[in-house]
Amino acid sequence: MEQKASLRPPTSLETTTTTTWTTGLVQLIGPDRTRLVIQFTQLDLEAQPECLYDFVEIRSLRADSRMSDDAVRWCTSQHPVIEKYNFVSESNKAIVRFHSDYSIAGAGFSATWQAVDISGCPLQTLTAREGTLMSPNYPHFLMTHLDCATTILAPGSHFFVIHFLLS
Ligand SMILES: [Ca+2]
Repeated sequence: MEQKASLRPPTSLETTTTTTWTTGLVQLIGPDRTRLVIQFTQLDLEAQPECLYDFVEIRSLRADSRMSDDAVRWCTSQHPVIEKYNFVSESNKAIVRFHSDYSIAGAGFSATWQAVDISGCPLQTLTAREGTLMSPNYPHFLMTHLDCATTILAPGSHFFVIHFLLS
């Protein structure tokens, strides 16, 4: 299951007046048993080595809605190939924080997010007579910090043949 959407800041970084962005925080919530994958498609924020002036920051929210310590912060100077970076949340919730200071602005950023189904983790049992088994988020990239086990139960007097399709 994947749910895609896009995330954009105000068109002008110096006038953050829309209701959504006044506080500079956006909370993303996916369905239960999903993780959020957030990818930047454009990032043009004031460059500064520690991203102190203008930045976008993403962190996970834990199941109890407390903030996780997995925050990452970007501005243009740190990640010139930002479109290749993927943020994977620890849960189905994440907070995106955007900040700009009083001077020097770029075009802003654009990002997409997907809620990736991890309902097969940590354990699932399959009883169908045939099927296909894939890792979560296949074939995009293997997600980190997952521990998944699958038990396949064959009907009595049957056994399974498993084929790995290598490409
Ligand atoms: Ca600035």
